[in-house]
Amino acid sequence: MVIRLLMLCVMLMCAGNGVAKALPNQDKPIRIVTNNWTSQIVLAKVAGGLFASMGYQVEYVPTSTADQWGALRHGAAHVQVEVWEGTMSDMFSRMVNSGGMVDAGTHDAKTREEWWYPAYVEDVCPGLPDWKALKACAALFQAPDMNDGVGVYFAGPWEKPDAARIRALGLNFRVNVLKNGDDLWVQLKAAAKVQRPIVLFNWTPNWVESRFEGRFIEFPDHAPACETDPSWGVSKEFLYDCGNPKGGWLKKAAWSGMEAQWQCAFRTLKNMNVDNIHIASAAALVDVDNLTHDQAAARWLEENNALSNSWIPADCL
Ligand code: TMO
Repeated sequence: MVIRLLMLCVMLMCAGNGVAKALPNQDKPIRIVTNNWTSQIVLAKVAGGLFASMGYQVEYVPTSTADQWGALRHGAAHVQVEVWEGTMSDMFSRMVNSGGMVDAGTHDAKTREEWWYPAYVEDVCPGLPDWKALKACAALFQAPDMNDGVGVYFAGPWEKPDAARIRALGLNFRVNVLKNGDDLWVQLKAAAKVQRPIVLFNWTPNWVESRFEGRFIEFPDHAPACETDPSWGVSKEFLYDCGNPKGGWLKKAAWSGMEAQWQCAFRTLKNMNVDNIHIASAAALVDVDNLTHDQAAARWLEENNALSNSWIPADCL
């Protein structure tokens, strides 16, 4: 009996807490959104590992950032651990304001999502990282099989106003939207190998900064009016003549019914708090060290055992 309990405990990843206490609705699975970039998937599984250690059932719901809002609103999914300001603030506020979803708190991590280039590009495009340098250098970024002088910007599969920004700032660029986020790194590695100029979507914290020197393009600083008032900024005619927020927030979101249904899990989610190093290391375990997402989450929980257990309220143990 003792051995069976111990084995159960190992399976549930009990982190030295003994046998998990019985909590309400432990038999109803908590459904955690997984998106399509590494740190989010690993941290989703970190949260899932913690919930499992508390005795909850956990399921993962692979969902695009566009589709996750409906899922969270209707309770088809219950938890999202990485909501990034730069790509998701509009929908996040809309969902919270309409009552379909709750703000489950802000991580310490400060984020930025922006056009980015590897450092060698500065040798051939002086004036970077200022965005105006891109006006003179557009042709350097043209597709290898084209000769049209139009620069290519590689974007990931996340909603961004890149076409609007290109228009508002009068850049001679077009957007190549890649289907998978990981394709960004395929493009980056191929270009870097032959030192071909490239400008692509990237973000911080991410694993890229641990392997590539590079910088974000400095567009005019973001301001809310840039997205609502055409007369704001360098273009008097168009919106989005600015960059994405710098020092952006990173939040957690929950289905509005979560607190009533799984109070201890909800409070654990609210306490969950990671910084830039935590996020970058979660991504690097997969994208640099080649662990699977599950292995990375287990390793991350091991390496951050005291921190992650501190998120579980004492009366839930
Ligand atoms: C949401 N993301 C971190 C991919 O920009």
